[in-house]
Amino acid sequence: MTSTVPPARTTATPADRAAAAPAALSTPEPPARAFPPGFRWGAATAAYQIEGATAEGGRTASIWDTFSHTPGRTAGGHTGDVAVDHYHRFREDIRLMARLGLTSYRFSLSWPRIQPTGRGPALESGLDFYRALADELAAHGIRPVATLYHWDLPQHLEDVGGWPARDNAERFADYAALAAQALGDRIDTWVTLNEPWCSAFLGYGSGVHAPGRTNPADALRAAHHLNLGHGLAVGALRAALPSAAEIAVSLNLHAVRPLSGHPDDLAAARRIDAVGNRIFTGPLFSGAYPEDLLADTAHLVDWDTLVRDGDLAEISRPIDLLGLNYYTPTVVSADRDTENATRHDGHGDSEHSPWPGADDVSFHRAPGELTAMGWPIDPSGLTDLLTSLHREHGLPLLVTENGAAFEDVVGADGSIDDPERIAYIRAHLAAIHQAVEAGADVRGYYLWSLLDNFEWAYGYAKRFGAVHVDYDTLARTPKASAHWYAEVIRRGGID
Ligand code: IFM
Repeated sequence: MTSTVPPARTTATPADRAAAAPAALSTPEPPARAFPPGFRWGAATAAYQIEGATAEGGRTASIWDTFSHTPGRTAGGHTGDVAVDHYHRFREDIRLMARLGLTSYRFSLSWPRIQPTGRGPALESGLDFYRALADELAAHGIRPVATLYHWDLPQHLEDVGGWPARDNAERFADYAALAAQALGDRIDTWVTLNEPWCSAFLGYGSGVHAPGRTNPADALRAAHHLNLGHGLAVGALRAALPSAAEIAVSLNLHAVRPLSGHPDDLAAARRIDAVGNRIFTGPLFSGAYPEDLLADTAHLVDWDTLVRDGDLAEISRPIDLLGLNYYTPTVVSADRDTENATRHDGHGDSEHSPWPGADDVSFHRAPGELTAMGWPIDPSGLTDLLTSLHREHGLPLLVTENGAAFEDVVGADGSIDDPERIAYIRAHLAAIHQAVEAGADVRGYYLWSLLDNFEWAYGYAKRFGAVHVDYDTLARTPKASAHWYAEVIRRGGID
């Protein structure tokens, strides 16, 4: 199989240097809220959301190819077939990153591009794409962060059971080893899983994400096997990577708030916290599933059979960094307030709940303006999560995703003025700064997202990018928020 990746260029061109130069020439005013030295200023993306080229270089279908090609699964029937064509345009995209002054870029590796059937040897053409990407980042002084799994399971593995099947965890560890052996000389920060809550509970519980299955017991099995896959992958990565490499996982922990101090609402919040957060942080950091989670879900799965001897020791292997993805808080009550309560929890509409053991809990709109996703804007949840993670687990933190979709309008001159996005990012950076002041060791911020892209079940209808993409021409135009973020990076903080 020959690679379709153009040959790597190892040095920046004069044009690239000229584009990046103005930032280096003037001495910026120190910001009122400066971030710690060495803070990683980044942006994040995911393979299926941006790459396109789904049938090139030997790649086979992932569960998201199958799902998005199934009528009725995504808005407008949109798919990631072309996405924003990053596979062919990555050099242009990296030049954009350099112009913004990003010091780090978080992307994901496409499992079916590297190991098409989810078993056996790696495909060199797939690895070549990521080698070229990492080399181009290095040529621009941008530190890569690679996520191994951002939801694109090879369809071959789903066909034999997917994440509810234990073998999937072993397959994931094998893939992690292949990726680390091939790319470990170029990439020093590795994230095992992105948002395993979504993979398990939206993929196998509510079915709004691929593979679209709706079985609460399978969702819980998937959660355990994602945890196990993470732990086995940490072992495989440690064995293959240089000792200085850093390993992380990115969790979309929920900032859960009870609607009132009523004991029933407190109990509802506890249950959502169990199946939204502690189902991951418990085994990862304490080597045990929380007792209350086991009790809440005992009618759905036999945990004694599911969790085998040795699993918890694997899952709790030490990691170097914890990645937190945060967008909005989660306000809940017991199901006693029928007037204002809703089963809609911001994770897509489905008659099937993504909350096994807590499917009678009601969700409420938190105070605050809404983004185009309908998600209330409340940065205090980010401060709360960072400070409590610091207090409870003590390890260095990265905000591996944060950002917002808005109804962007392209002006007559082609510019995109997005003051709401600027306000959102500024408020969340302030929330992070507050956590840092309180002692949390936060080492970086990755804006979601670099580019407008395929927003899963919402297709291309929701734009999260700092850089606008015209979906007809695929032209990229930095929005006002991108210019503003570049200035924040240049100054190392906000006012
Ligand atoms: O686009 C997603 C991303 O893939 C995972 N975290 C949330 C983002 C916005 O919905």
